[in-house]
Amino acid sequence: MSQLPVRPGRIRRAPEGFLTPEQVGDVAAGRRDFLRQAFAAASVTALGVSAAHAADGDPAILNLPEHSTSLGRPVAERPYGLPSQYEAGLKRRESPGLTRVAAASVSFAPLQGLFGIITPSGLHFERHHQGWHDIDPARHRLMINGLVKEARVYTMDDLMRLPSVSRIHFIECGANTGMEWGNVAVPTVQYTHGMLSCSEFTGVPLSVLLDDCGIDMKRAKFVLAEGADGSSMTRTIPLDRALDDVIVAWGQNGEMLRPENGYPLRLVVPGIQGVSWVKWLRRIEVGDQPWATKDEAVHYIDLLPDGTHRQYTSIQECKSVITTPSGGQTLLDRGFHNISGLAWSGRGKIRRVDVSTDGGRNWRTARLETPVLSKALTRFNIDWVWDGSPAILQSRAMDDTGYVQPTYRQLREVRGTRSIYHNNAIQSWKLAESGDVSNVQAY
Ligand SMILES: Nc1nc2c(c(=O)[nH]1)N[C@H]1C(S)=C(S)[C@@H](COP(=O)(O)O)O[C@H]1N2
Ligand SMILES: [Mo]
Repeated sequence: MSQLPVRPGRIRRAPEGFLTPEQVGDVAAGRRDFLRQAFAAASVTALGVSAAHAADGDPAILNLPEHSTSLGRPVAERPYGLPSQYEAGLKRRESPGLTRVAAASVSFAPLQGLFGIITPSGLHFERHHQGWHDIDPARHRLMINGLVKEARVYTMDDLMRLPSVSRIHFIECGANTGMEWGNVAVPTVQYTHGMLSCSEFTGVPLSVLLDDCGIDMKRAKFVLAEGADGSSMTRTIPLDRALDDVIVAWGQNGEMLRPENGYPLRLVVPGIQGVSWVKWLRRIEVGDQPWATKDEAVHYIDLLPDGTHRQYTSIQECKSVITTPSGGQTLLDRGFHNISGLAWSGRGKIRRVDVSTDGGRNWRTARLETPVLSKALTRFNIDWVWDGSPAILQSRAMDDTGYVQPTYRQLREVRGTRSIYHNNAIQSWKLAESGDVSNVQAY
C-alpha cells in the first residue's frame, strides 16, 4: 500500500444491470465494504493514522466480532460449496425483452465481478436455441459416421477411457456485443460483452476418435457436429481444424460439464464462435463438403454494407474490454485506481494491450497477467490516478499475428452498422466528474 502514489480510490461496483436502487445498495455493500475496511486497516500502518481513528471506522480490528469468539459452522454442512451470502448480486442475467421465450435465449456472465481468467462454472454464460437438458450420461451416446472406414457409437464410459487432455480456452458467442453495431444499446459490460467465458475443458481430442474410426482421407474435407437437443444444432467444421485442437469434452473446471453447458458431452472448438461448440454432442459426421445447415447458411453470417452476406466467418478475432471500471459502476473518489480487463483472440495469444484514458489520443501499455495462453482469456491491469476530470477509458488488444483490435470507425467502414455477429470494436467507457461510468461510442 505504501507504494501507491496516493491513497487507494474506492469504487462502487454495482453494475449488475437492471437493478432497483435498493438492490444496487445491497451489491455495493458486502465485498466493497470489506475492501474499504481492508484499506482502512492498511492505512493504520502505511499512513500512520492513529489507532483511535482507525477504531471508529473499523470495529473488526479492536473490538472482536462474534465470529472471532465463537464456534464456526461444521465441515460438510454444505457438501457442495456455495458463494458467500454477500455475493448474491453476482449472477448471470437475462436481457429483458431480448427474446420471446427464455428457452431460446441467453444469460450473460457478470464479467464486472470476475477476477483472473477462469469463469466459475455457475456463472458461465448460457445460450440455448431450444432450452437445456440434464441428460443421463448412462444413456448418452456419440456416433461417428459418414466417410469413415467403420462408423462407431461410443458410450460415455468408452470415451472417458481414452487418453484425455485439459486445455484452457475462451468461448464467445458470435453475437457477443451484437446489439451495439449501430449505437449504444445496453448499460453494462455484462450485457455488452457477457456472452464470453473461459474454462479449463477436459476431453478426448476429436482427432483420436476420427483416427479410431479411420477417416477416408482421400474424400473427407469437413465434419458436421450435431447436438442432442431439439434445436437441430448442426455446424460444419473443416477437417484440418477438426484434426487440430478440437476436443470432445466432458470436463469443465475440474468437474463434469454443467447441464447448461452441454452435460455430459460438448464440442470445444478453440478460437471459433460459440455456436460451433455443439452441446449435448450426439453425432459427428465426416463429409466432403459443407452441409449449409440453417445455423450456418442463414444464421451466424455477416451482413455487409452492400447488402450481401458473408458465410463461414467463424474465427473470433482479437478483442478486449475493460471490466473495471465499466458501465454502471461509480468511482467514489479520485486518486489511485487499478484498471483491469480481458483480452482474447481466436487466432492465438495476446501480445499486447494498450489502455487510453482520454478517448484514444494517448495510449499506455498494460501489464499482461500470467498465464497468457493461446485462444484463452488474458487478464490485463494498469495503474491509474484519476484526477477527477471526465475521461474516456478504452483498451486495444493486439494478438501474436500482429492484428490490432479496430475502432468502431474502422470496423464500420468494412462491415456497416447493421450486422449482428463478430463485433470486436474497441469499447469506450465514459467516466463523468460525478464518478459514474457509462457506455458510450464517441470514438
Ligand atoms: N446443441 C446445442 N449446442 C449449442 C447451442 C444450442 O442451442 N444447442 N447453442 C450454441 C451457441 S449459439 C453458443 S454461443 C454456445 C453457448 O455455450 P454455453 O451455453 O455453454 O455458453 O453453445 C452452442 N452450442
Ligand atoms: Mo451463439
